Amino acid sequence: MNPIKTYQFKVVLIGESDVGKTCLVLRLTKGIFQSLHVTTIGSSFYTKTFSFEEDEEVKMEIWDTAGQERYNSLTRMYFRGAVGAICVYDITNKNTFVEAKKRVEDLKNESPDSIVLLIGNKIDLESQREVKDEEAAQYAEENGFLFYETSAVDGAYVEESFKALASLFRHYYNNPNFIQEYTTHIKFNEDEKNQQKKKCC
Ligand SMILES: Nc1nc2c(ncn2[C@@H]2O[C@H](COP(=O)(O)OP(=O)(O)O)[C@@H](O)[C@H]2O)c(=O)[nH]1
Ligand SMILES: [Mg+2]
Repeated sequence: MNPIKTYQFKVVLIGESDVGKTCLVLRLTKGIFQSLHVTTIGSSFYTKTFSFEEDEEVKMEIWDTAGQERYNSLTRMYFRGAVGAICVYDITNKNTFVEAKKRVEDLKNESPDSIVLLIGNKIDLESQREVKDEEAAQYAEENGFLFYETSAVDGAYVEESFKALASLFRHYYNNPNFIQEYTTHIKFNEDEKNQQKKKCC
């Protein structure tokens, strides 16, 4: 059997309070929906390991805020060494999407190479939806972010979204220019689609 190659990286959770960041990370790492959780002082992190093929694994260290987002005081310590961010908003609250975009743009200004996963959470509350999935998907595509909609309550797409981020990290690790190429690639795909359209009709 081949030795296992392990990649390890740190990501931070960002987004307004109450969008479900802690519930998502608890769902991912413990497989449960736990609505009430004790807010610890400082930040806490969780780890989750994903396997790829037979001989590779990605160990993700996920840092969760401890309510400091209310005071907009996430420290440099929180972001130090992070390769990427998971930016969460609540699909039933438009304002959290507006704020998510601001936070992610601040992050990109500060560290342009960050990998970003945008998550619209609470899709179990479809009837109260305020943010259209197409709108968020388009925003993510234009900026080269991964995008998923999830529910921490029933677990929908939670594992998939974090695994997609882990997979992206593997590529990034093996090719530091990856993010730039990845973003260009999305745009390139758009051109390609247009070319295809021209060719076919
Ligand atoms: N319906 C629904 N409620 C959720 C979901 N995720 C979290 N919540 C609720 O949203 C509130 C805030 O969740 P929490 O994880 O503490 O948010 P945080 O402040 O971003 O960490 C809690 O009352 C949770 O029960 C979800 O996917 N669906
Ligand atoms: Mg929290």
